[in-house]
Amino acid sequence: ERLRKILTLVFVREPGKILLGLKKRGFGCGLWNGFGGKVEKNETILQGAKRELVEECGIQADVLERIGLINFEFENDPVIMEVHVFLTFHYIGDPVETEEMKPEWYKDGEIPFNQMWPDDKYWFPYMLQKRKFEAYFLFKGMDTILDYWIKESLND
Ligand code: 6U4
Ligand code: NA
Ligand code: NA
Repeated sequence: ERLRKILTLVFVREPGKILLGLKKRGFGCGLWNGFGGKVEKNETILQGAKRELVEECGIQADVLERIGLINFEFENDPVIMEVHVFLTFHYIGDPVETEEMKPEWYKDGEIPFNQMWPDDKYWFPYMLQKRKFEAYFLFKGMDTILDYWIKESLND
């Protein structure tokens, strides 16, 4: 039996722009990413996504659109990280810096992939174009992708 950790990852969009946060602590520290984290016991995945967005950058989203599902495995580690990726164009508030994240808007064509998780360059194009996707990445450590696949479409 594999251990499954359920996580969320939320991207706030404006036409031609995306809000990223520089992670200031913990897993992925020093990398730009969307906002999210572990889903807690007494909440749904969607509730977890909305909670993390508020906690990490002060933005409240009324509608989140499910856009992707990514499974991560690490060599010699039984844990599977299941990351649920969401988008929102409809939100309340301006992004604020928190203890966890420093937010910044990036143009779609100027995303800092060299300061991001190495898998992001593969699946961001789907997310940016609002094409639903499913993906799998096998990592060796934090920097090396040993194997991966991506397919367009996402089951319910
Ligand atoms: P704590 O500090 O325990 O509350 P929590 O906020 O629950 O942490 P965190 O920040 O560790 O969880 O969650 C990790 C975040 O990083 C999630 O949004 C998923 C995301 N993530 C993890 N691996 C990733 C990867 N390879 N590529 C990517 N995002 C990844 O783009
Ligand atoms: Na987090
Ligand atoms: Na958390």
